[in-house]
Amino acid sequence: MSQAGQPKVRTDPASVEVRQRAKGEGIATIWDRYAALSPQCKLGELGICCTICHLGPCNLALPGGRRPSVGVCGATIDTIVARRLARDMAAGSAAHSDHGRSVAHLLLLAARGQAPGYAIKDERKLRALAAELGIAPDGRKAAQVAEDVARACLEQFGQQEGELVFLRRAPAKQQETWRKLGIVPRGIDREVVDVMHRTNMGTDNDYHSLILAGIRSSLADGWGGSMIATDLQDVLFGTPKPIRAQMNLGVLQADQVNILVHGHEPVLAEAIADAASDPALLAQAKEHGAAGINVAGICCTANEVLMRRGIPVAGNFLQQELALITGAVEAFLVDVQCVMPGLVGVASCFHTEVIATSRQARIPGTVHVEFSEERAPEVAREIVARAVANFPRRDPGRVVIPDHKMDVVAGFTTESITHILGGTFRGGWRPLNDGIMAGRIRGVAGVVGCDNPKQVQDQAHLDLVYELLRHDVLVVQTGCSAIACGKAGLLQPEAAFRHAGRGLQEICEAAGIPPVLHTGSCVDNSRILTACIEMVREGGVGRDFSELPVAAAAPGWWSEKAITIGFYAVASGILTVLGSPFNILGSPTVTRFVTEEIEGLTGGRFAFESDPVKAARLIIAHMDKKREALKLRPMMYEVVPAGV
Ligand code: NFS
Repeated sequence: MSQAGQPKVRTDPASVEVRQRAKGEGIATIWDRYAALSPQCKLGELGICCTICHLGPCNLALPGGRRPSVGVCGATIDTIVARRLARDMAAGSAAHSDHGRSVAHLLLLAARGQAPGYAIKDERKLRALAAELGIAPDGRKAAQVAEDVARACLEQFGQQEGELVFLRRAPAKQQETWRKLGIVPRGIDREVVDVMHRTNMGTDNDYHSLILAGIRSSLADGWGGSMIATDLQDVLFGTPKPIRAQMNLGVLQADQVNILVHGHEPVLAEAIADAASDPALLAQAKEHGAAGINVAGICCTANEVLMRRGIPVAGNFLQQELALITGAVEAFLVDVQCVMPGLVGVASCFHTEVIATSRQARIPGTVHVEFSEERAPEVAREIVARAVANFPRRDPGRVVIPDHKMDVVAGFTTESITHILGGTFRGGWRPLNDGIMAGRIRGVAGVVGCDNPKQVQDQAHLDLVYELLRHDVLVVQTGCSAIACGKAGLLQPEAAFRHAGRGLQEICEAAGIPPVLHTGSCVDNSRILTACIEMVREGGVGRDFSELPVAAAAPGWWSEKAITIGFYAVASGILTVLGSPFNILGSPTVTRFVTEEIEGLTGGRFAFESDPVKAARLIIAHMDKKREALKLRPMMYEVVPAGV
């Protein structure tokens, strides 16, 4: 039991039920595939198998082993490990940034009137962005300003020299650090290409230089591609405000046509949500015997439409196959990223149609209905009509929807937190900074990233967050980690009384917020950067991110994108604790660099800790160190006992 007598949830009961069903019916899921492949390749895990060129693959041994410790070309383990890591960073940056590019492209089309169904929903944010980009906003129509803003953002991708414009948002001290290190991104694509070039065989062989180039591409994501994605999505779809909704597989409706949207770009999901309320399609659904059309989300697309529309979330990454195994899904729509190819095999056991919609992602075994911004309402209606037509093929005898769903409050953005903390007339971060300075809040931790089949589902996220809350750490979340905590009831204001220390409880009660703030999808980690900017700007808790009592954690990460996010956080001065190491341990030099030496350069560093409670303790100790350096008051209240 927790301090307030409430039981702590430590895994997801809905998933446990569906996994039992899958086992009983012999339907293979990600856990079966993982088990079949275990033990996984040790050389790969250490990062000492080089596949970059076709002189290899070079399976190396550690010094002292019986195999050589250099590749056919002579590359050392340090080079091989650093090249792989840099490429991971570039790949993650490319994925997030391409997402940003497609939003900028949509804004351009919408501004020109070539994207029916889309409009500018947050003109205030548009005009603020225009001012920041040096575009004269006054006296011009929103569409004209939007066209210029879209163009200016698109130019950030192809820019060849200079500095990315949104880097100017960072504290001056941090910008200086980046300049000194030579890691200021010139253009987004430029830095991704730079990494792909220098990691070719026979180009950059210096681990230090390779990792710094990788970091430059990561910064191009965090302060470039992802920031553009977040800001322009807010302009187009509205800047989120706190909203109530529900999470977990129990949001599927037994008597309705269920459509799941999965992937990353809200461009598609927004159009589907509109089409699902089309009276003609609703009438068709009724004709087929369905009570309505229910749209729910999976993964980061879910976070996007959750925070803007209150659309329920069916689950996070590990639940995508499980959602199909409810037997209640008529159409499962996917666009890009984090979509398991294994979905197709699972869907074939049921009536579900998996519909791939992106021109960038062809998936054998799916129906391909290509989405196009120019025809969005039409394509969305076509897809919803397919789902409705599929309803009669459902076998009601095979529908088993777990009776688990949780109320959540989501949609906290830098803007909405400013408003909540300060009110309409005097928005500001003073109450938060005051809470930190007075010792009510120890610090702020961003707990983000994927969920992982190598761990007990959701448990690492939950145990880490419980421990932080108990120590008066305010938690901000994105991605699948936010969904893990949402399913466990932590995204509710009442959770403060169940799980938070007394100081954090007081702040949450005064502001009416949960102790765990859902701030969106993975590209919205840029919101965590802008939140840190506001803390620095408000004053009293540090002049740059490395001085703030803040930290980040990704207990279940596995994606290249998570590597990129981690590196832009570390490069921005933030301690980042990962639940498992990168595949780099074969090089003690690279490992030492990213976990120790880098702190002397950027102010941030990585720590690898698989025990979530120990990971939380690392974060707490780090915050205490920062508080001491800032000479902040001791924490106001004793830490309450851990409970069971
Ligand atoms: Ni981000 Fe991981 Fe994927 Fe989102 Fe979920 S798995 S790095 S959290 S959906 S991108």
